This record gives sequence, structure tokens and C-alpha cells, in this order.
Amino acid sequence: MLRTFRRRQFLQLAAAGALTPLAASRLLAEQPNRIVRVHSPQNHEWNFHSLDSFITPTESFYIRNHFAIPQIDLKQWRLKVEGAVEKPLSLSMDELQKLESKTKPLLMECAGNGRVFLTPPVRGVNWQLGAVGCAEWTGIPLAAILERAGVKREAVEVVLEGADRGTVAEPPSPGPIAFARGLPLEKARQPEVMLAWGMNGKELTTEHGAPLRAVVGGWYGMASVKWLTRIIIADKPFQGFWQTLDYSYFQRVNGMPSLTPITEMQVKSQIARPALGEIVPAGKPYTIVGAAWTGNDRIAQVEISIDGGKTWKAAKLTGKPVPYCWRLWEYEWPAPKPGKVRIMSRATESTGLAQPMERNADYRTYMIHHVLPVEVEVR
Ligand SMILES: Nc1nc2c(c(=O)[nH]1)N[C@H]1C(S)=C(S)[C@@H](COP(=O)(O)O)O[C@H]1N2
Ligand SMILES: [Mo]
Repeated sequence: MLRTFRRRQFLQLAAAGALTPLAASRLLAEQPNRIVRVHSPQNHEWNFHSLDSFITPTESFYIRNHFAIPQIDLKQWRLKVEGAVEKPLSLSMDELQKLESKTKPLLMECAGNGRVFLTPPVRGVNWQLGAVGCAEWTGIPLAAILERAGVKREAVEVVLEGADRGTVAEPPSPGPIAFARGLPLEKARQPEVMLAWGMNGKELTTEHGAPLRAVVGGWYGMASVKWLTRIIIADKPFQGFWQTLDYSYFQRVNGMPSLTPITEMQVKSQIARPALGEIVPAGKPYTIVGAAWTGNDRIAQVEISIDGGKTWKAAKLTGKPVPYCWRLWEYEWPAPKPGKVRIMSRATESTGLAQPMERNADYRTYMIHHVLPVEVEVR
């Protein structure tokens, strides 16, 4: 699937004898493939159109920062665990790395991914399709730390606090605050919730949260707190900034909209190729490719429409299902006919829940998972 412009450039260099094919592929793997959405604080998205592997290279993995990246001296750094625990902890990286480590792939998607497609336009970082990625994380289950500290009976919530802090202008925060997010104890104990120091077989990089970050499988990215310094076990649900004023949506309770923290990822598929506005050659088979994912379930099918949603045909799911990850898919478009075409993809979970065709306004500016048509021209 050597299709993207970037790959072509490298292959041309290799073909011209400027690089050996091996050197070209190594250089390519190290090239960041990201688009700047906000320069400072750093918010970069991945070029989703270049999707060609299950694991997203670290250099291309999107970066979502609310504040400047904090300065951390690893010698001074400790992970503190406090609150409703029998034994408060203060652990160095050496102590953490002596515990039994695990490596697993987990998908992460920002709750605002796809925001640029909302009409009318809304406030917030204008992500296109690339605030999502799947990486292999190395670390320990959060459950192991909770067990070591001895969670008291009154505990209900686990609050994760990062070392980065600042003042939020809109809605205004009460002065400088640290980035923090809470998880119900039940979720915090699940094996897909990790504290990671490694990403894709290497040390976690600074922009992705070194020395230690949470990765909360199945949930939107805001829960995966980076530059983790403190874990507080609380006896009440956390009501912090990023789960009330921010990263919350309206859930209907007795028919009334009630603000609720955003948690699980919603069933979704994205088309990587063709891209919006692309010119597709007429009469030649074209492989439409993309990815599909969901929070707590499995992708059962992905369907494609090339007539603006009138008829749907099954795409082929490639690879194997991996828990809390995406499933890549492809669809062979046999003979594109000249004209303007609206391509759509629609994913369904094994529970039967499918991607909705319309945007749900209760989601405010988050959880953008409705079917998004990709208009192309065949000629
Ligand atoms: N400390 C801290 N953790 C954070 C954030 C942050 O700004 N500060 N952003 C969150 C959000 S909204 C997302 S989507 C993910 C993004 O992780 P990444 O930058 O490694 O892709 O980190 C989360 N963890
Ligand atoms: Mo996010």
C-alpha cells in the first residue's frame, strides 16, 4: 500500500540511487508526519490519509497538549499515591520498573477528533481525522499500584494528576490548575488501564508524557493523563475542570439533558483514502481504505456506500480483532464511473449499534462519530 505522496518521494530518492531502499525505509519511519493545529501549546495531528499499518509510528502519533510541556527531573520525580489508601506510596521510576511489566496495543482518540467537520464551526482545536492512533504501550496496570497501596472501602474514584499546569481562559479556570482527570474505581481496575513508560518499543517521549503516563483503553484520550505525578484515591466522584466544564456532554436523564463526563469512545469509522476532493481515475479498480473502532466492544462490520448512502456493501476487515484497538478495513471499488461521488463508511459494533448518520447535538463539541461523506471526483 505504498500510496502516499511522502512514500513516493522516498521511493523516488531510492530509485535515483540517492538512498538505498533500506536507508529510505529507515528515514521514512523516522519522519514526523504531522500537521500543526496549534503551535503553542503544541497540538499536532497525524496525517490520517497515510494510514498503512496497525501501529501508528511514535513520530507521527498526534499530540494534544492543554499547557506547555512541563520540565521534569527524573531524579526528583516520584509517583505519589494518596487519599483513601492503607499505605500512601511515593515511587521512583526504578521502583516502578521493578514491578511486573506488560506490553499491549491500545487505541487513543481525542474526544474532539473530527471537530473541523461540525457545522456551524465550533470553538476548540480544529482536528481533522488525525487525532487518533494506535500504539503499543509498555508499563504496568494501574490495578497493580492500587493493590499495592491498599484501596479503602469508601473509595469510588481514582484521580490522575499531571505535572503540567496553567490558567484556562475559556471557560475561565480558578487560576492556574494542573491537568487532571478521574476514573471510577471500577474502570481504574480493568487490565486495559495502564501506566506506561514505553511506547512502540522505545522509551516514552516527552511530548507523549514521559516519564510516565496513563493510557485508558476504550476511553477518549482526555483520561490518558500524561506526565503523571499524583494519583489520588477519592471517596467521591471527581468534579474537576476537565470532566465538568470541559470534556462533558449532555446525557438524557428522564428526558432532560444532564451534564456527564465523557468516557467511552463511540463506534466510528474513518476513510483514509481517497481523501476529500481527491481525483480518482475512472474505470480502474480503486481500493478504499480506512479504520474502525469503538470503546468497549468489537467492530462487527464496516459498510461502504458510493452512492451517497442509498446502497451499502460490506468492506473487508483486515488483520485480526485486537481488544481496545482499531480494525483496519478495505473495499475494492471495481470500476469508478466519471462524475462527483459521495463515499461513506459506516461501522457497526457486535452489539448491533451502528454509527449514526446524523450529528447528535447533545455531544456538544465532542464525540464526533457520525457518518462523514467524502466527496471525490472520478475522471
Ligand atoms: N497532563 C496532561 N495529560 C493529557 C493532556 C494534557 O494536556 N496534559 N491531554 C489529554 C488529551 S485531551 C489527549 S487526547 C491525550 C493525547 O495524548 P498524546 O498527546 O500522547 O496523543 O492526552 C491526554 N492527557
Ligand atoms: Mo483529547
